[in-house]
Amino acid sequence: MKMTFRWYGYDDKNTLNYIRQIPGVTGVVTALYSVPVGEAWPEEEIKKLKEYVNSYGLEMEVIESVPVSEDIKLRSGNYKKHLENFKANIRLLAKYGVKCICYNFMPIFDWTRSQLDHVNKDGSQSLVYYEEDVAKLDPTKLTLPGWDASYKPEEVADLIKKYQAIGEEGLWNNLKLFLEEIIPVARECDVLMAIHPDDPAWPIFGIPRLIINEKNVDRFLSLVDDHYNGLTFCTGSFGSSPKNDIAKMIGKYAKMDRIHFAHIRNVRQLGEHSFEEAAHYSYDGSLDMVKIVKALHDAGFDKYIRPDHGRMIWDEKAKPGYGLYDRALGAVYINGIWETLDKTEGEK
Ligand SMILES: [Mn+2]
Repeated sequence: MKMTFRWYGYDDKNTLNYIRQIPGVTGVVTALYSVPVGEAWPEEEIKKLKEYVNSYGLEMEVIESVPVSEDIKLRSGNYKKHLENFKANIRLLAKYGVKCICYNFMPIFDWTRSQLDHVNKDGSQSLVYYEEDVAKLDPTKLTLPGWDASYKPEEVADLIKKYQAIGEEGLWNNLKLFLEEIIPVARECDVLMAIHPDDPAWPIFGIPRLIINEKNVDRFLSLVDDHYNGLTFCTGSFGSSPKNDIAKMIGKYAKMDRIHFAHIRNVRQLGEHSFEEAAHYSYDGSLDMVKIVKALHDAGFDKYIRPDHGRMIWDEKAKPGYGLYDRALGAVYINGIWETLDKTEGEK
């Protein structure tokens, strides 16, 4: 496997110089975050970004994300133009050495939390999702870091209505049509497409959400049954629900060679629909990280892993979930598990 680390570009205070000093990290996961959703990415910018990353001895083989516009997800408005742009982006990224593209098909709201600075017992801060607090939120006025903030409240209300009108089956159909367009391009360019699951793993605000459990992932993979149609297996997103058996799922899809990118983090489940993000360490949350990493290792996983959201520790001030320190601890912890598995297997 290749250990990577998310980097938000030139303005990220977690510089490439810091990232390359984390033991075992060989590449960054990044994107052109300034390009509006649906637009074509400028070639010059991709080239410049790649050269900058490479100048620090790091690889740029994974892009997270090329966003999918609401028009594509709803198959309305400018969706034809946006699809052409999406395909052009795959081609251009392939030209500059990108091997894997992460994207998601979450309607309107990307990852959702009720609080970004919950103080844990040890004084660290975490992102949390408490069902009773989310129920009080007005989705049309909600904004979280990393979301597309270009919509006005009335536009969000209108989008919610549109998703409710097409329903879950309508959304499945639009996802299938999207895959039928882009997977052949990905195959031709040898770029692995990796859908990120919906976070949290259940429908919110009365809008359908698809990539939430094993049954739905099976359905997703069969929509276009092609190696290039794969997953970003995010343990924290699937793991937000205690109904998902994470080690079983990750082992199953890794054996099928349909996991192209893994986000590895822990989460503390609080009943069915609430959770707190935890340190990566197994005993801090509900997931057995050794079992999860071992399932990947047993399957001979040779693609990309990154630590996912970290807590805010040691008085760090950073984008919620994306500080340097706790994610670096996560990377080193996962690498430690991996090295142990490598070496103990050799002894057998
Ligand atoms: Mn994730």
